[in-house]
Amino acid sequence: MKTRITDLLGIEYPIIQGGMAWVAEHHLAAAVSEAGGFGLIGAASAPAEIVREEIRKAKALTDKPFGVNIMLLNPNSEEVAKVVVEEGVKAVTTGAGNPEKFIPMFKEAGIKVIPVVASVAMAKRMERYGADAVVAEGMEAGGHIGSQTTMALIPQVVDAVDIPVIAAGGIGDGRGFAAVTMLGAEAVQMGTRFVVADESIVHDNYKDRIVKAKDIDTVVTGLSTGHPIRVLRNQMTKEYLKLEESGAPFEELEKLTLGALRKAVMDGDIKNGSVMAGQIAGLVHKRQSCKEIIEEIMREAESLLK
Ligand code: TUI
Repeated sequence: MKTRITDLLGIEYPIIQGGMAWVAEHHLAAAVSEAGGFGLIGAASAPAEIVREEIRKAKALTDKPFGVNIMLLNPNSEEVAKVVVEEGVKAVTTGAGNPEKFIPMFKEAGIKVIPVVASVAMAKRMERYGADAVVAEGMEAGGHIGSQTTMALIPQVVDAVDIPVIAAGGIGDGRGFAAVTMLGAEAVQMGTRFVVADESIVHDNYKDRIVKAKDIDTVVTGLSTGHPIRVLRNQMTKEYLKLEESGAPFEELEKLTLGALRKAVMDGDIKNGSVMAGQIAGLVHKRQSCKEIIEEIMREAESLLK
């Protein structure tokens, strides 16, 4: 399937792997790119030099194009951006903020810029500042989210900009792919489905929790602090939501979430850790390789879109 996104990124299939904090490291990114999709290394809160190493390790595993996601809440994001320019990757995506001050340096380096947006206004602004495409992410997604659903957001962003739109949030199979294609998207970005991939280094407890998840198992923490995060319900979220309801100060809430994603991803502590996942977790039943995931989705989507 050819779209403006497969041309822009030089990939075979219009499937992009989300740049998930702690999860999207070089093994996963390289496996997705090797399978014909577009892998991303999630820089998240990592120091710039770690990101440099991750880029080099991914390059050792694949000759295919891949990218880096820069998380803009990271106070080091400027240093990370410089390292990405020095190392050179095909494309950068950004999340959780406004990347406009970085766009010129990426463009000068020949790196495609694809901000993740959660509103029409932000999509238009990114187009004006020279973005090559946008990922429009609905609040079905895991992690840091906006307030619009994928179903409502995608057609409105598609109508508002001329650059290609990649749909994200709540997409986990070929039906989701076909649906957002009907809404005008030219590629999908998926996170949760790739978390359970064989090549994902995430702890087995985390993968099992996603495989066993039901439709209603995610909750959103941080609505009161202005940093809403979608995660799978557990002991930590129960305490967090209770504290949030009681009007606890930010510092007290932060104690529960500091280092919590690492705890879940690396140590497998799915009770006290932050088990980020999207609402589509209830649909993710099996562990497969990245190649199997991508080929299955393309097969399903192409038969529906015939
Ligand atoms: O970035 C994400 N999802 C993330 S980042 C992340 S790392 C983290 N870990 C712990 C606490 C906090 C963050 C986990 N999940 N998705 C992309 C995304 N970006 N969704 C929504 C947005 C967004 C929101 C506001 C993009 C731009 C924006 O603009 C606001 C502004 O500056 O006007």
